[in-house]
Amino acid sequence: MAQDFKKSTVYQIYPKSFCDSNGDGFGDLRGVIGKLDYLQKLGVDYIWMTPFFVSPQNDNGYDVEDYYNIDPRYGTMEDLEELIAEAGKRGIRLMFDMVFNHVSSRHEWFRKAMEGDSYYKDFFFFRKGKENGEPPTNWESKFGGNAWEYVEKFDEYYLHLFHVTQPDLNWDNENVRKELQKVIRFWMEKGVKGFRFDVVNLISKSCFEDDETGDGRKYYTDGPNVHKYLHELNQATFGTDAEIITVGEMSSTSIENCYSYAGADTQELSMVFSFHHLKVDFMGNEKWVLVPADFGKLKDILFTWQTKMEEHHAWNAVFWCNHDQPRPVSRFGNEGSLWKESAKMLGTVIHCMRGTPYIYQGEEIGMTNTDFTDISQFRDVESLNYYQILQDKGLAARDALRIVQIHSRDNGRTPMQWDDSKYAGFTDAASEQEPWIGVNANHDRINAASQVEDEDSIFNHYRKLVRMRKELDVIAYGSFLPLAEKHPSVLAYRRTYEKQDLIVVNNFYGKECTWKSGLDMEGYRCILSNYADGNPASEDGVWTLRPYESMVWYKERT
Ligand code: TEU
Repeated sequence: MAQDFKKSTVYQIYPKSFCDSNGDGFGDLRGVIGKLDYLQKLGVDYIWMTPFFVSPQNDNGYDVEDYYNIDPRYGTMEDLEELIAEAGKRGIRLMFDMVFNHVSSRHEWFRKAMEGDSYYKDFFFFRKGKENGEPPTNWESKFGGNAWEYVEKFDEYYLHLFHVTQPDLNWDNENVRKELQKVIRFWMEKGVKGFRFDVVNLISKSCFEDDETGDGRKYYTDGPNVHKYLHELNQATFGTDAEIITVGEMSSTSIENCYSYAGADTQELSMVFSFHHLKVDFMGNEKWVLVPADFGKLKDILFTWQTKMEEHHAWNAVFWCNHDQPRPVSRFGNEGSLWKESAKMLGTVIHCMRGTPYIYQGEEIGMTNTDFTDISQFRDVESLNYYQILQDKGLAARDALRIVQIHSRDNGRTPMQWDDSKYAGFTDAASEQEPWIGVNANHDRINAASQVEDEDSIFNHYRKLVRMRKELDVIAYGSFLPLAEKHPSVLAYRRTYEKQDLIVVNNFYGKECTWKSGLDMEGYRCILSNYADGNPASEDGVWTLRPYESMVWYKERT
């Protein structure tokens, strides 16, 4: 039977950092199998696995060399089949990550292209440089530097919107689209019930021109044929199986495009990740700066996407983080004495919204950003590139490091903290091999073992949120209405569905505040809170909210 994705919660696993079953310092598929009971306890419906296909790992698997085989570092096809079967026994389905905007430069298609095979050259974008010897356009790679790489023997450049070892695929070539369809069908036959499509709104390039005002993104983001290509992929593959859910990662997208990407009747994708709410601590599109998060902007973006997507019958994925983002408790909450309260508050904000919530490994136990103090501890290609770029721009090494510490994708990539042993239970404490990336020293305090049985833990708060979505139709299907839109520290909203009514009240800051809600709370009861004692509003609807206080109030109309 088709799973109702509106009632479902997805758990994202970054396998490299989740659990290392064989002591080589590198997480693997058997490690995931060993943790399925934990995930069942949390109650999640899907596991999104970031790529574990054969890859040189220049971008941790987002540089795929072979879509049909497992990288031996992660295990074997038998391990994967066992994972799918064991997850299935626990009511959990697998969602795979399809990186289709580009391949690894070691992929057979690119190797043949580089040998001069014209059939495969047309799988990519090879272009002549400008007459003055410059690359074809001034577009910038997302990881820094120009997006074109020169190939001497052709006297041509190829396009790579990401790393130089990630050449972009030419979706305008029908043979490329057919090859990618085959990949989906292969995994469908293995019983995979979900697909996440990496940066899939970048697949249709409009033209190759210099961008006089920006980095080129306007020429390849939400491009002219993107809806056509997604619809075609849907019809040729996953669209034939009502059980499959899909999510597209949309880079710098517009909401208007998302009405179609994730529309109820467009037959493109089930839902979208958009990132505007996670750029509120950027300066415009510039990530490598230190700017405090703009709460007014955050709220405005979240509310706009909630209400407009609903108006257009489209569906959001709702989330605070993933393997590319800092940890939410460090970014928007508090790592110190209000760690638990703020982590629970952040969970409630997202999980009671209209959309399918995603939990990123470790979020459910309140993991924090890294504690790295030296650049040599970082592993991410983007962080290392920008550490250099910032210094080339004149920043002192110390200041460049500070920016990297705040924004690095490695903040989300340190090993999952299972317990308080030497390597946090990620790798066996007795292992000779250290984990591939440093474990956060706070694993003595923040770890899963200490939270699973503790009723008051962040883990159990998330468990309740997952369950509430299943039990209350208003959370899954209800209409979304913003509240306290102009309040400087309250993030509140209402959900309504048939006879059910839900009011979600959050103090987003560590300071007590007052909110004159004007709400009539007659008949409501508090069904979830992050403080032990209740905190009803006064008779005229005035709330005094404690630091990071978060509550969910529910009423069933007669
Ligand atoms: O990320 C797409 C993407 O553009 C960003 O999240 C990017 O990492 C960030 O903007 C840089 O500041 C996806 C994957 O999630 C990421 O891990 C990959 O590196 C990237 O695509 C390339 O495949």
